[in-house]
Amino acid sequence: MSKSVINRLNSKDIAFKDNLKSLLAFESEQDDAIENAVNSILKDVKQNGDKAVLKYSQQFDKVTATSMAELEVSLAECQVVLESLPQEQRQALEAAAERVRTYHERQKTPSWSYQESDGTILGQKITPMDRVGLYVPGGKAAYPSSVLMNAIPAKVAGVKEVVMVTPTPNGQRNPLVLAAAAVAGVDRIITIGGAQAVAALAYGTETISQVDKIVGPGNAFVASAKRHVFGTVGIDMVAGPSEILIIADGKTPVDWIAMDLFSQAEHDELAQAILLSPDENYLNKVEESIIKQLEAMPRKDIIATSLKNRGALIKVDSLDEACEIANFIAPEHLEISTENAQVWADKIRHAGAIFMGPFSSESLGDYCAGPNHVLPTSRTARFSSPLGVYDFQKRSSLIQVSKQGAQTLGRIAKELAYGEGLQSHARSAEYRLVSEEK
Ligand code: HSO
Ligand code: ZN
Repeated sequence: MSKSVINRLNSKDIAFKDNLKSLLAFESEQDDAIENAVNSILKDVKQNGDKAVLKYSQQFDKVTATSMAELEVSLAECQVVLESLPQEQRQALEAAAERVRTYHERQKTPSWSYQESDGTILGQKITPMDRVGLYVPGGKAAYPSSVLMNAIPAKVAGVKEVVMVTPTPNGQRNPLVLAAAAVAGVDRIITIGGAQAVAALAYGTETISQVDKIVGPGNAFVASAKRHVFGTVGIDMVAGPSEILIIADGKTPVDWIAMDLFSQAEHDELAQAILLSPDENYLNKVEESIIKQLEAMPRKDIIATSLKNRGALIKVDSLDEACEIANFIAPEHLEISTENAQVWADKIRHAGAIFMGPFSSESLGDYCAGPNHVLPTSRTARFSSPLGVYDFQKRSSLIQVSKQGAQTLGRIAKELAYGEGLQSHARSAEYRLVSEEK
């Protein structure tokens, strides 16, 4: 038997659940060597600030700069880069940014308050974070689209300063990343990366002010550094490999579906692409299309490894069962490539983003549909949501108790306070009771 390009499963098999679970299992290794290295970089930057940042940038990124000022890219420079892009590219970047902005504007939540009959006012005040750090990886995973997806919601939320850090190995700058920073309204760009950049943002240095939250993807060093500084600053999430799950009724052209699977598989060898269909013959045709189309893909080695290790074509009993399995998998991206996709979407409870109908390819969502492409991975869609404006806002509770309100609340509070053995709490409430007024 020839070795197949992608795993084949059938929901009727007794071992199906176990096979599916092992396919989904993904261990984000906690490498001790990385942890130790990150720990000492964080400490060094905390103690020695810019000097340490500069030292690691010279060591790891081979930059020749001898001062932090040389590592800064001005907004004017980014604007020049933007203006020098091929016209189509610039227009695409601006159109994508505009769509992402329009979508995220809708996420803005207002402060609110209400008054009780005794005059007491209660409410919730929404405030943006003051300063946010955005990590943008260098090298092959430097995605300008991710600059838009992270920076735009922060600016829409009202964050005053978005500081972007991005490594430039050997001093090489990525023009599209700089252009995207200009389009997204990033306020400051510093070409540093790795754990030292995360440390600089988290603790602050002589030239970099401490931020309140750090967002954006990065390699194992960056992920580890983000985990370590969590608590000193907020972080978004430590994302796992990309995932796509497709439910197909067999009516979408097989080449489209095969390419949609590729589109996530090409991100990295650990990415996961799965197709569910009740039509066995259709699954066979998709497999043929995979074989046929793979050869021509520049990233065919990455795609092939991803499909072989973590990809699957799964024969299900029905579209109903497909939805149940989808809820179990809780994928980052779900494409429902069927007629009346809305009907099936209504049954989905766990997915980062739901793409409905044969024309809604996930790639459109990655770049320009409008919703965010930073989504919960590794089944975390069961309890978390896409990155959005609300990730850059915080809530403060508002309490303004009237004299009359203090009577009602005071009686409740003192009772509970005595029950907890907290005298001062009780007395503090009692002082405000009119009958107890001294
Ligand atoms: N699909 C990725 C985002 C991305 N795709 C960036 C292309 N560029 C998130 O899972
Ligand atoms: Zn993608």
